[in-house]
Amino acid sequence: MPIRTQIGIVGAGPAGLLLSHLLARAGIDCVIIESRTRDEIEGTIRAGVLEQWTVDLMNRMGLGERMMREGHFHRGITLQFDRQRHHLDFEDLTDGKKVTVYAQHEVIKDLVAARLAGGGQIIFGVSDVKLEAIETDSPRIKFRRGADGAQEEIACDFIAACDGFHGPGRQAIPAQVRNEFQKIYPFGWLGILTEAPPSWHELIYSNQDEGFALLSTRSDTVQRMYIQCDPADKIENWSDDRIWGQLHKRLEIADGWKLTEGKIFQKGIIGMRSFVCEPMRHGNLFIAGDAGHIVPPTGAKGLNLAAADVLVLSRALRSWYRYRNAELFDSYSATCLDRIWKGERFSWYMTTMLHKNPQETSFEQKIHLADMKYVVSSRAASQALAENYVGLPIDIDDV
Ligand code: RFL
Ligand code: PHB
Repeated sequence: MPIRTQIGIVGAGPAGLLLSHLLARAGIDCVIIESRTRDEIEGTIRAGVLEQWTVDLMNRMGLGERMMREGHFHRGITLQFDRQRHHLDFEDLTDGKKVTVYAQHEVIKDLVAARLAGGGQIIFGVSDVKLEAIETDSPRIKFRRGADGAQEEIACDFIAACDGFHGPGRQAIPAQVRNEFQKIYPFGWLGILTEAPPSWHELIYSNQDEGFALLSTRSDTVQRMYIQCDPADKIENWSDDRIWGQLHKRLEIADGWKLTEGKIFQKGIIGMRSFVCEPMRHGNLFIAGDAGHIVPPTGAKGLNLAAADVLVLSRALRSWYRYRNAELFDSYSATCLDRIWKGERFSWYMTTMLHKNPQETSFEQKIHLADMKYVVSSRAASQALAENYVGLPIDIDDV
């Protein structure tokens, strides 16, 4: 007997979990399947920064209690170059919006716990996932529990593929109707978690000496930091001493400020790409979040774009089940892509301005320096950066 539900969701990342909550609020039934275990999804270190509307949405849905208690709320960010720091005051530049630092895996923990407590169904540790009959009114998801359970089936009205960049969702859209746009950057990020108190009161984005460094935070005792590196480099080549050496150089300033070191308990290297797949719907399959688009993390946009996609999708599904109105299905892709391309532009802009690109000429590097100087000296330019960073306008009043 197949499992019968209205929406079959593939992937329990921020997109899939948030969608399940939005659907539950609209009285729509769904089942999530996830290839990893609950412990794995709750332990994966990724994003840190939430846009103001994402925070407001979580609170509106009654999911923000721990975030409001344990998150860090900053007035703005600090940009650094030439051994000088420049504070961009987002609260002032955007009429009161803040930067919220609350780790993605904490968001995941909160969303999973609330979903399960509300009677939602999440099947963890599935394998061999196949999306079938997506062009019909009765699409199906085939999967196995664990690595070698018997094949099972979810029979649903619609499939939401929230299965990240490497999942099968996007590939289920026939290649001849899929347009993919991609840029791979010739640098990556080496990220660490360290047991240390915060060294600065807000995030520092620095472009100095060998290139980019980011000072971020997780709690009063754990800090998150990144440095630009060769994306093909191996983490074994980076001793703790070498990492601290680079962080000191790229974050030091003229006035004797000192970065506080601590025990490094997690480190890894990630590549950086910009990617968009158009369209994001085929038949009764909808793709959302990283399944449809990737941004380099410099603009802190990925999770927030994933949240925006599923907000749009939940509205379309609500309109269908309430009024049998399919109009929002037809506009799903275009509505999402409008915001996504603005997020892509901003992430590309921040990434290009703040990294030393070994493939660029000295002319282009001088242009990036001029760009940073312009951003910190012009209210118009800093306001443009601020309004993108805290999140472009989006309406959540109907949630
Ligand atoms: P996810 O989080 O990749 O979740 C997809 C889920 O689908 C599962 N899956 C499958 N399940 C069932 N069957 C299959 N066949 C499956 N294949 C895959 C996966 O196991 C996974 O659980 O995608 P989603 O939900 O779209 O969320 C996207 C965000 O995770 C991502 O955009 C952000 O992490 C990006 N990002 C940041 N975003 C922000 O908004 N603010 C930030 O500050 C920020 N910082 C970052 C980041 C990403 C980073 N990394 C590691 C790429 C910093 C970093 C370093
Ligand atoms: C993080 O804290 O992990 C973080 C913060 C800002 C970014 C990316 C990642 O732009």
